[in-house]
Amino acid sequence: MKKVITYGTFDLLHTGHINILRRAKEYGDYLIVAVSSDEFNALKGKKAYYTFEQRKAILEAVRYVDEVIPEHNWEQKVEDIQKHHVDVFVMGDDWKGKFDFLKEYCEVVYLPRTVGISTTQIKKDLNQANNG
Ligand code: C2G
Repeated sequence: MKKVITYGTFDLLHTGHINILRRAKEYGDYLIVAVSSDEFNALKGKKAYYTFEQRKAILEAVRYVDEVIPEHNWEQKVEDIQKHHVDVFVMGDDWKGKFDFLKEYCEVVYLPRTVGISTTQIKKDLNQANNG
């Protein structure tokens, strides 16, 4: 079984997230998603609308996702890859080059981001719609 892993906050799940999850799954048979904890989001300077538990439950309902684990810090990726016997690490290309050190442990793939959609933009649009 070829195992793939990807990391992220995945707040307000949208088609950009779905696109990366669908494409990541194409690299193997089993996709693990490491979803950022609320505490790690704070470290990343992000405040998710949905809690970790909600984001985890939503991801677990996505057909491409086989397992969801917590992402607590920047340093856990090597351990995750070894512990879960991961063959491929996939991220959107906004991270291109940032995780090349993982090539020592598995294949590293950066995929093009979906243009024109982001959780930040969704929040902005909703605020404008509500505030006129
Ligand atoms: N993404 C995408 N297209 C978009 C928006 C997001 O392909 N329009 C991808 C990102 O490139 C990332 C994944 O969806 O691979 C999750 O994005 P975020 O939830 O914004 O995650 P991020 O804050 O980038 O956290 O250790 C890695 C970090 O946890 C990544």
